[in-house]
Amino acid sequence: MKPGTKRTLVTAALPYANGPIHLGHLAGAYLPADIYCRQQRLTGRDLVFVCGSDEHGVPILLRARKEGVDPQVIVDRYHKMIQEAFASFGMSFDFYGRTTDPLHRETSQDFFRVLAKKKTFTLKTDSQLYDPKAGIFLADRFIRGTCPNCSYEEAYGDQCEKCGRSLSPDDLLNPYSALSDAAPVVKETTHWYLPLGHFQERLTQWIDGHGDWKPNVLGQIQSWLTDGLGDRAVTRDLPWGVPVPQDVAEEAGVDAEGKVLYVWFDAPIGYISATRRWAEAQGDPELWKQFWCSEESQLIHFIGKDNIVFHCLIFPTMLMAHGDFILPDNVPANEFLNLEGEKLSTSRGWAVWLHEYLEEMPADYLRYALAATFPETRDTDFSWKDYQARVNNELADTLGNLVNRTLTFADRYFEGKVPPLSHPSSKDLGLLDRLREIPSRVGELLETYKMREALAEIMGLAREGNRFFNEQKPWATRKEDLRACGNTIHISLQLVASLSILLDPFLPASCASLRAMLNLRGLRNSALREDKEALLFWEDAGRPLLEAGHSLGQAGILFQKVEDAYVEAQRKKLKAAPIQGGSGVQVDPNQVPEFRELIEFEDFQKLDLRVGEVLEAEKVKKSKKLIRCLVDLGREKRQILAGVAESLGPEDLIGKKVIVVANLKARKMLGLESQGMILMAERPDGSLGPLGAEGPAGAVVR
Ligand code: B3M
Ligand code: ZN
Repeated sequence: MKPGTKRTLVTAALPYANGPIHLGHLAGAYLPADIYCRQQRLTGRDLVFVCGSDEHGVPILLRARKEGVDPQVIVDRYHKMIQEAFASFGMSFDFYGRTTDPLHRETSQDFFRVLAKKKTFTLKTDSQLYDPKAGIFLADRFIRGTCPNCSYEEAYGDQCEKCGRSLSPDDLLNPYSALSDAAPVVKETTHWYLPLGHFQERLTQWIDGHGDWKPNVLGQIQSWLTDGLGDRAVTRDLPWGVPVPQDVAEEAGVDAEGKVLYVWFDAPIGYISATRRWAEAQGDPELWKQFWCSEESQLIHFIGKDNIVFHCLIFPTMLMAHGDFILPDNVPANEFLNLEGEKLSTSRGWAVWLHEYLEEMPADYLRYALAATFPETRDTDFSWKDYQARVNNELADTLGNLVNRTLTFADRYFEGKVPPLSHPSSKDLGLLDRLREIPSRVGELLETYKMREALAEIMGLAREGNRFFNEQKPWATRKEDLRACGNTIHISLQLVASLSILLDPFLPASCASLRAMLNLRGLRNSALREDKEALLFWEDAGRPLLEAGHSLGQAGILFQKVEDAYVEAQRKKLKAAPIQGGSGVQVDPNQVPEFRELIEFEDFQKLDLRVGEVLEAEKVKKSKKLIRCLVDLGREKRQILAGVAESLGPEDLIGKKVIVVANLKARKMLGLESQGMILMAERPDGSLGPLGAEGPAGAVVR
């Protein structure tokens, strides 16, 4: 906490509104931010938490063109989907905005105008490739052509995907626009640049004053600073985005037509516009300034590591140049979360989507499993087996069991009331002592973004509770020493009550149920900025909260075990993702099968490999292995039987582009003819996934 401050503004990176939220997003930025905010609110801190959809940028435009719709249609679709999934996941945003909001446009344009007035920008004119048909300047990625190295005809302007050579658009032979097929022409264009170099010294000084930032964040910043900061274009020629303000363009003698702010210029301003919208909703439109324009406020950005340079150097430069705003006090970026040992890849379908997960399982189970493996200092791995073990062993067997045995005991033998504590033993007192120090210790860990450690500390307390219960044997003392038995239950209940506060930032829904079981009322609402009714706060978790004689509520089961079948189904779903080169698979060399004997080139040439598109797929009745596919090979459609049903379902194949051996003699299986073979890649565990292919059906693979 920045000393002398009374308020906190927390932001979480604005997700692009062109796809759903997945586990990587959650572990990188959103869940840590939510845990932080909930705990801070519990302490009584005045905090506002904003986020929103990032609705500009080239990928959204391209996606819209591909679907033949207006970009607004795309962002409306995903904005809604993301906002709903976040809400069901328990994200406690005070405001979730969007960058197509007119107020955002105004805020960004004002920001840009101030920088232009202060002569912060440099104006530069140079030649870029332009698509005359689509009326758009082309980023390198959208120019395609023939690779000078390997003659691949669909190389990108920045790289050939076939031979891996990195290219610049000039290198391509027969360049064409990926948007319209038109040949690009060279055209002059003028843009506004942010000269980061002018701010290098101020930035360095400012960063030097933040030695407490996470080492992974400081490391990245340092390498940018060492390389030296250059000019960054903050405008683009695009038909989608916040328009460059007319007056600024006129002043500069530039035609504003078709020019917009670069998405990374307007997106972080989205934090400001969302706070403005929030203030409006509070009926006090100026309230946002208390969070953005006051030294009594601290600003914290939660992001993933790929956004570090924007939040630690570029946006701060913009804020410095503007002058009215505070700079971030911390940017606790996380590293990446891998999935089942492989890098997440949304294009490949190697991802777990939040909205799909929430259809089947409670948010809290995922919140717990993710928080226990947050990639705080290095990349970590999420696996469904680990998820299952965390839920079953830690939530159900440790926490759930402590709650259940304590409450049922009180219910059965103490009439559902808290028994008194009388003449406590040193063991009893020891546990109460231990409780006293927990809130500040865990609070400090959370404030310094060590969320995994904080969670481990709290779960350690639950484990101690179980040990205490086992050692005190209330089931035996009930017959021999009722007073001691009552003390054990009294202390265990206090422990459980404390846990219902300490775990609230992590497991908000389960802790609310737990408090209902305890009939414990008055805890400050961790999801709201204000809670005038609140009687209990974070620090209260350190003291006994339930008075002797207090009537408990109805005990119930807090956590269900996750079945093997669920885990298997999730793994199978993932494995349906096509396997592609360079996907970041970590291979154990010992597990890779040996190569077969050499063949002649002529032998290879005998194979006729083609790109095929799976039109239909269905399981073959009475067969465990076979799936019957109808595959489009351009010239004709073929029935092909694939022996993959143990790894894949028909739905995993339909619509996929695959590689087919097109000249394999037809074979009969279970009375059905198979007219070819679909190539699959085998994973170390023996399961199969289709090899992803690109290109039109029938294209020759060689
Ligand atoms: N939309 C990039 C991302 O989701 C970007 C973040 C903007 S934060 C101002 O990784
Ligand atoms: Zn090439």
